[in-house]
Amino acid sequence: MLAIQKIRLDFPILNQKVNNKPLIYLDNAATSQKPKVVIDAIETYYKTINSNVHRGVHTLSQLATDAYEQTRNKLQNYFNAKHTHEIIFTRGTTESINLVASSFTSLLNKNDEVIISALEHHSNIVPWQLLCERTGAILRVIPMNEKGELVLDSYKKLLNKNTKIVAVSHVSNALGTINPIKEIIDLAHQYDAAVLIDGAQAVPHMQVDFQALDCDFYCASAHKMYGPTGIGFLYGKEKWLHKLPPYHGGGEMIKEVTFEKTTYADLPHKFEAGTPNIAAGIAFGTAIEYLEKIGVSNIATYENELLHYATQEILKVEDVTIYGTSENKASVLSFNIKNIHPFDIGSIVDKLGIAVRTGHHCTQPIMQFFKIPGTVRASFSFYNTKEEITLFIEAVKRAKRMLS
Ligand code: 7TS
Repeated sequence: MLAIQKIRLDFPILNQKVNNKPLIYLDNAATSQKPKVVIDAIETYYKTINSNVHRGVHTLSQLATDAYEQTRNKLQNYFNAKHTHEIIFTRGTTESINLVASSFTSLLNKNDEVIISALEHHSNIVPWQLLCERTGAILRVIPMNEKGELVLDSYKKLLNKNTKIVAVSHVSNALGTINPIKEIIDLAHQYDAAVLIDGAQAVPHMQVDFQALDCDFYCASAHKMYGPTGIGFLYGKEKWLHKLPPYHGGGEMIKEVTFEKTTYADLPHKFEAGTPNIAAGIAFGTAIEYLEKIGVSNIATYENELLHYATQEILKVEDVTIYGTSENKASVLSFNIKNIHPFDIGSIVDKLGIAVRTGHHCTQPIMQFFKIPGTVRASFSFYNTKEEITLFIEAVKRAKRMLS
């Protein structure tokens, strides 16, 4: 059992009023709030050891480098990567996917195939479209059913000897569906295709083991897992990171530069040009420690309770449609009320201090599938409570009365 009221004290932002009402923050899929230890880690870095990493002989630079590199070690351990140098720091999931899609240019030929899914965030669609435009490769899409689940039989038919990479999300940000990624990975490997998993919405909610999954790439952002914005990672199997050319050129990623030829640094630095977000990188490590302390399996159990309660209560509201009705879901509740625009509901509940996201959630193809302009999305974290959900449902009912 999690001591929720005690945990809430760790998050300074939760203890405030918004629009004169106690804040109820239900937009965790967009970004999670930060515990004080994470905020403090940023401040402490700037107050005590601020300096550039990987280059100075001076003491502060060494301390900053050690603290920054410790996060890489923590990520390796937390996600069970085989090697520390398989963890590449990026600005977040979007940059991680762009890195792989960009570097894959040299490996693809005309008529090779790239598979994504109907459930993807735009950041796991557009980089692959750009890759296909550059190379003449063909983009294929795994379809989904009415519940928002991927149709694996169709996926099996899409796979063939021309499939070079499969890129799918672990958890859908718009619908909450948890995809059967182990099966997706194993099927792709039968055709020697690489698999990239967009884990942005999975890592805050469940334990992920890279070696057990056997994925080739896995991407996530710190800011959705209680860490700062501006930092995330790409996990890549060593063999792939050796095979791919660098993404950005610049300082730090080189071994030797002459005007005739440049040789590249060893992993992971080959993919890390320029001065990184050092403070955020260090605080990301603090966020991982915090998550470990709370325990991700405790989080999953509690968030599941919240999701079930919210689902049961929203279904009592007349004319509600829930989008994303798979049995296997993370704590995302997407819905609409007949004849009411999601934006209008979002605006009214905001006046009552409740933060939800409305719109297409950067997943326009999902909205096209359901033939809707968008949804209201409430996404829950372990610091939310059933009382907050009750207040949210009351607020939705009030919005409905006002707008009907
Ligand atoms: N992939 C998924 C599945 C996501 O949910 C998001 C962000 C991204 C990639 C991009 O992550 P970034 O950190 O690089 O921006 N999703 C959302 C969301 O659902 N609401 O706001 C951002």
